Amino acid sequence: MKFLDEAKVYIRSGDGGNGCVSFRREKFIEFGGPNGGDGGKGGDVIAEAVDGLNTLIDYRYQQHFYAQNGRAGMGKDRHGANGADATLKVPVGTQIYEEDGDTLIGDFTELGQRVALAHGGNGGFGNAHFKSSTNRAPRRANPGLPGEERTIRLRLKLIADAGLVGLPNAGKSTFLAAVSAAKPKIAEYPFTTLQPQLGVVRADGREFVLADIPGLIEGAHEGVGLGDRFLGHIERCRVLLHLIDGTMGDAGEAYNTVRAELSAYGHGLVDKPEIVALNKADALTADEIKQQTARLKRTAKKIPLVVSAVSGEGIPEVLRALLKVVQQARKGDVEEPAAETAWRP
Ligand SMILES: Nc1nc2c(ncn2[C@@H]2O[C@H](COP(=O)(O)OP(=O)(O)OP(=O)(O)O)[C@@H](O)[C@H]2O)c(=O)[nH]1
Ligand SMILES: [Mg+2]
Repeated sequence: MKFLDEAKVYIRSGDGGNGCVSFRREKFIEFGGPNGGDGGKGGDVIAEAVDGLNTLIDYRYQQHFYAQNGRAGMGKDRHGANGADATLKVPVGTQIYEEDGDTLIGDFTELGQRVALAHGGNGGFGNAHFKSSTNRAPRRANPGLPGEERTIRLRLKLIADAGLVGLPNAGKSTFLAAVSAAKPKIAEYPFTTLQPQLGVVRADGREFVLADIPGLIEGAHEGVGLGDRFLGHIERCRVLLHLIDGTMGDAGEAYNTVRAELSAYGHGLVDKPEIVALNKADALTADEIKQQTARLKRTAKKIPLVVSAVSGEGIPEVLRALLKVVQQARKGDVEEPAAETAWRP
């Protein structure tokens, strides 16, 4: 399936229906008063977070959403029908911005969440509405108010608990494949991963979601390689797993390159808890491991875990470390039960 994480959509809510000018005209009935009905309200454009979607690909094919106009009021006090709403179904994790791409209109973090993006115009009053003791035959009715039109931008930010970062070829996809049922593409050349992938990881009887994104290289924030646009997908992670390929040169340098890109990207990525792991331990001698670990300790200021995504050694330790942070963050999310405030005699 194709993955699309950005879309531009044009929306228009319905116009309100016009009010009606009409008088009761019936045989043998004198002085039939005004009976023009009100116009119906135009439909709203609404966005709703739904289950079962994980890309914005539908918005590649449909980019215009129009709600229905309200119907005009009619004689005999008939109210015009309201216009039907138009609903944009989006996956959880979508953010909706104004056309400028900066002003946030809606942030969909929960299933079923709904946000009105454009309100339909109100219907106009019919002349029956304007009847009063001094004006018993009003000949005026209001036109319906126009709907709103605007262009919006949808941006999908996957919601994963933990995110994998590292240089291309560090073994990120191999790691994801080893710990979850996800089947990402793995190959010995850089930039194998072109789209973010998610996998559900089970550790110690708990589950969390791990995201694998394309590798970062120096200058990614300026668009080098695949650039840093996929970093948006790990903005909401609670913890990052930084994988470093132990077989490629100085592990400390590799670490710094990725950290520099995270910091250039901003959005709080560098402040996230980070687990550092030296990967491909199966292909290293004990001395090499010692040397790379020492380098990482110097640059990262923490002791790296040593793993092999291929042989599986060290993986339980890494998962446990990730799970610990995820669990802590989840606990922090649970609100304190509200104190008893009801008054009792
Ligand atoms: N020996 C050894 N090789 C590994 C290990 N993990 C990954 N590899 C190899 O490293 C290469 C790159 O692995 P990927 O998982 O595709 O790397 P990646 O970080 O996802 O790379 P990009 O998607 O390009 O950013 C593949 O040939 C893997 O077989 C490991 O633990 N030990
Ligand atoms: Mg990959």
